[in-house]
Amino acid sequence: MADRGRFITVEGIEGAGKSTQMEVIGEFLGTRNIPVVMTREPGGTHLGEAVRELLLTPDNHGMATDAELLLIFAARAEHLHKVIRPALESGDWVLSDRFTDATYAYQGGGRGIAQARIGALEEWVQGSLRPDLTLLLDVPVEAGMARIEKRGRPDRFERENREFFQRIRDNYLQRATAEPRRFRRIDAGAPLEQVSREVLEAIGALL
Ligand code: Z5A
Repeated sequence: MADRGRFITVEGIEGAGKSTQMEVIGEFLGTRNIPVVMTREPGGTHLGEAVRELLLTPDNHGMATDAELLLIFAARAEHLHKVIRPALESGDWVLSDRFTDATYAYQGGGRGIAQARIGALEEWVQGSLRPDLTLLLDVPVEAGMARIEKRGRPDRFERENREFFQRIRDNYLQRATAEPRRFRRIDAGAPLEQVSREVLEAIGALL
């Protein structure tokens, strides 16, 4: 049986550079001939992408916070079942743009849902599975917002105020401090080349 693949997640507030660095990591692993499944949350499956649409559309303004939380974990259960666990078990690496740390940060820090309630769902849906490495692309809220403001119609999360995103950033930083072995915090306000270099250093350490 193949060794289990590595599970890497990329986290951060809006505009931190997650999508940009996902591509950088994907290319790097490609040059090392490491099979990698690139995915995202919410999403990654047919059902998950449908849930993503429900979560992001501004039409669902005022969604109950518990509905938001449960939809995210429903999509995650499908993602784990159809994509993440099979890939890891076959020896492929999995690189996910966001995972459960985003739930602690957005639904916990941002919306105010108790961390213990999120923890109970995490245990239920994931069992003992946790990422091997989580890259936290950390950028001040204003800088992240400035990077994305040129885009078109903001989604349901992007319509939230600055304080919401500050609570999310604070929550991510607390989690990174609490779990230094799993997290690598990267100064994502730095020039792109520097961010990419630090990201690839962290990935290289897994090889
Ligand atoms: N959500 C949740 O609430 N709970 C959960 O559990 C999960 C998710 C899993 C969708 O996420 C939403 O789901 C999200 C949280 C919620 N909220 N929102 N909105 P998403 O990941 O799809 O969306 P996002 O966070 O909005 O991603 P983003 O805005 O696309 O940001 P990004 O991927 O981090 O950034 P980017 O696209 O790579 O870069 C943005 C721009 O900055 C771009 O023009 C780059 O060229 C530029 N950039 C990148 N790096 C640099 C540097 N270093 N310097 C200068 N410019 C840079």
